[in-house]
Amino acid sequence: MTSPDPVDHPFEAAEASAAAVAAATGVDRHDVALVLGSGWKPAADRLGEVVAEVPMVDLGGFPAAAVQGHGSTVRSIRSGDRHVLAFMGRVHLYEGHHPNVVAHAVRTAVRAGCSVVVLTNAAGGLRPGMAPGQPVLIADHVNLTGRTPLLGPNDDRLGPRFPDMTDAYSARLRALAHEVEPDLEEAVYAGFLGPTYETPAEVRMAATLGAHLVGMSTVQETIAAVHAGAEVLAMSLVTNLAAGLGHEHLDHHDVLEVAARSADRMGALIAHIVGRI
Ligand code: 8IG
Repeated sequence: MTSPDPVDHPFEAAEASAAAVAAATGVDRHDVALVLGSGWKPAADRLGEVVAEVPMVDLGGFPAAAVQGHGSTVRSIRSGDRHVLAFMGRVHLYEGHHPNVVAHAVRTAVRAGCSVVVLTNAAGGLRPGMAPGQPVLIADHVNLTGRTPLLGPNDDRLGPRFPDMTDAYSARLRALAHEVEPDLEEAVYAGFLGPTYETPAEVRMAATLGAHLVGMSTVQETIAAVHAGAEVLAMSLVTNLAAGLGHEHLDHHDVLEVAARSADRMGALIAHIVGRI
């Protein structure tokens, strides 16, 4: 059976994938979506009982694993009385994917019942005092990708033509996170297309624009989630100081190593927040 293409038919594709999630997991409705970025995957092991784990490619609309390594899965996790739909990886614009493909996981989760979307990523830190290994709450973003999953005729079944982004990163959910970790810093995330890290001049530009974090993901997913009426909580793990601010050149291996050291704490943090949503 061929599934609808999320590029041309994002609503139908999300509906079909949500039905596939229910069929494959045996869970009719999920409550909270979780997208795990670099360094955050071990966090999923801290959430509760894994009810089912399914390769994303089997759900339709998700690209075959080219850059994702071994092919990402989605887990249905029972966390207290909540059903969490955890995507154990994401795709990025810089891989060549259309914004609707990048947004497909979030749209699927919302069609599967999720009213809260938790997005995680690894990012470069710009604000003085930020250190590798530090988790940061995203309070707002600057979309510097030049892309959006809302381009083209609006499908009212997905959401409104002109979504309000004033509370894109839910103040309610950020307050909840602060109940658990009062010292969690809030920051503005600048989403770049990548895949290069920024030049020093681009880092200065981002800081001038009011950003404290730089990354290559999340903004397309946030836009799709807000469009769909879901609340968003997003967190970055600072894995490096942005180019020109630190002393070393950037290396993806270092990034993963720093992330691994922070994973336990982050898993516990997410579990606490899911428990209070
Ligand atoms: I990890 O310094 C990670 N991801 N754009 N810049 C951008 N993305 C990143 C960075 C960074 N570090």
